[in-house]
Amino acid sequence: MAAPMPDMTGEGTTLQKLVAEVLRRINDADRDGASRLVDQWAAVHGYGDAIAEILEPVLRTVGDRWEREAISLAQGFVAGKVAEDILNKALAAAPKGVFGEVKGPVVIGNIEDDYHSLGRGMVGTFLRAAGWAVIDMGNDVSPAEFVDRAVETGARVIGVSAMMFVTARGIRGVRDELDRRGLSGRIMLAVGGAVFKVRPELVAEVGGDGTAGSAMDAPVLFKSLWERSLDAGGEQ
Ligand code: B12
Repeated sequence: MAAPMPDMTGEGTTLQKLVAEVLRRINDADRDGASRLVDQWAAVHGYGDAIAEILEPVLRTVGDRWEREAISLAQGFVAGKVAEDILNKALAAAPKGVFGEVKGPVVIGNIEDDYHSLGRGMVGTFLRAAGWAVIDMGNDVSPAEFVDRAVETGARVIGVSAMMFVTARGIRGVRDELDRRGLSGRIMLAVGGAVFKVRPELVAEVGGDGTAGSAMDAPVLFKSLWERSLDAGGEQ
């Protein structure tokens, strides 16, 4: 049976209580109940504010708990799905992007032999909600495929995800391919995934131009890399 809806409009109700209730439902694996709470609040305040005021604190808490191994993968998965639900509704409500005009395109994917799609999926969702046109190439993408697609579409940023040490090292191939075709600087390389959080030195080792520790921080990274590409000049 669905959890009853608490009255979130009454006196004394704070955003913190709402955030806590959304977290409680995520812990109970109640995806629909958590999404409904956010929807109810967004109906009054809009999805842009719902993302900033509710979703972001919820996901930061989930991220902290995940790093402390205080939640299960299933609970993390539900949190990711709630984020996807909210961001997709935000996108439907504001097709040009919640935060402005459509930007990009950018290319994302998991490097060759890497099938950890959850994190990459969240990065794509957050980028789309921030107004980026995202070409998601999926799992197991070779360096040449990444660069070919960026060239075909005029993308100035390639975002490569890897969860394992052994696969992350394969990202070096994307840098080598960009160098070989004289595209480094014009096409920027964003890298990410849990392995980069535990071994930050890997970013430089694989030739990454930048990284972000969470999907929420990806739009800021992609914007700065896009601007660096424009500063470097040249047609793409
Ligand atoms: C779920 C999971 C799986 C699932 C993946 C399901 C899916 N569809 O994604 C399955 C079961 C398929 C799987 C398989 C394997 N896995 Co696994 N897996 C995990 C686990 C438990 C969680 C990963 C996850 O989804 N995290 C949640 C997401 C949301 O977080 P995230 O990926 O970090 O992404 C966030 C940020 O990093 C960032 N981000 C991510 N990508 C990008 C990209 C850019 C450009 C930017 C800017 C940011 C960014 O934004 C995201 C959202 O905030 C981890 C353990 C762990 N604690 O991390 C092991 C783990 C990654 N797996 C591991 C291993 C070894 C394997 C297998 C080899 C197991 C086996 N023996 O078969 C296979 C390999 C499959 C393959 N070739 O890819 C090891 C890797 C060891 C290492 N460091 O080298 C880990 C660390 C487990 C362990 N402790 O041993 N796995």
